[in-house]
Amino acid sequence: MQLYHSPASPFVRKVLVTLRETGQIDDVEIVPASGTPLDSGTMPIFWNPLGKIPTLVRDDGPALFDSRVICRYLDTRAGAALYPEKRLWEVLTLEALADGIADAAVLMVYEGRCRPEEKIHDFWVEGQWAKIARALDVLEDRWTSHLAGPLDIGQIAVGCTLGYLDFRHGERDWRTGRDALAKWEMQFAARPSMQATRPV
Ligand SMILES: N[C@@H](CCC(=O)N[C@@H](CS)C(=O)NCC(=O)O)C(=O)O
Repeated sequence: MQLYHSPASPFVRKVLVTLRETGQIDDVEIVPASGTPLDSGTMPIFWNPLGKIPTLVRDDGPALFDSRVICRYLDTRAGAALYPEKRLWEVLTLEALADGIADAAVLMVYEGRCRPEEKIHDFWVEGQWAKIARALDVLEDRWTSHLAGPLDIGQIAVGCTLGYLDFRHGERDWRTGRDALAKWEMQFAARPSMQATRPV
């Protein structure tokens, strides 16, 4: 299989961590890709018309995207247990929450990178951060006992998203006032799968 990849992407990292946690990392060839909504660059548009990564090209079936589909496929392929039946809807909602934070965080980066400076919309950027801040508060207030449970895809998504906030929005200091989430992140980030995939 081929995984279209950028080391900075939180969504690609989610797939890489899943590959490592399920013992499949040696089954993929990493293919570097980069691009933005303005210029698809080397994004795999042949395989994914949206021009986004991660995209997984399989040997025995159509290419898969996005990260949620790929991670679920990899879990099924390995017979792993990242989507426990009993907690399925919570796990998927937690994954959606974490991915939503990452979506907003990536859009903030694109706003700065893709627009001429005089067209950058500060209110829009702050609106994205407001979504992120609300979602982080919900993680702190409602999800910490779930986060402390057995490993699932929701936790992987949260870990990768928080790593991305540190990487791209470190000056916003998401940890302030969120002690439980910060403590969980410190422990989760020490996992070998997370250490091996730190964004560069
Ligand atoms: N929902 C998608 C989001 C993927 C995504 O936004 N990837 C970014 C990189 S972090 C991308 O490919 N951006 C290129 C673009 O938007 O044109 C997923 O979960 O895989």
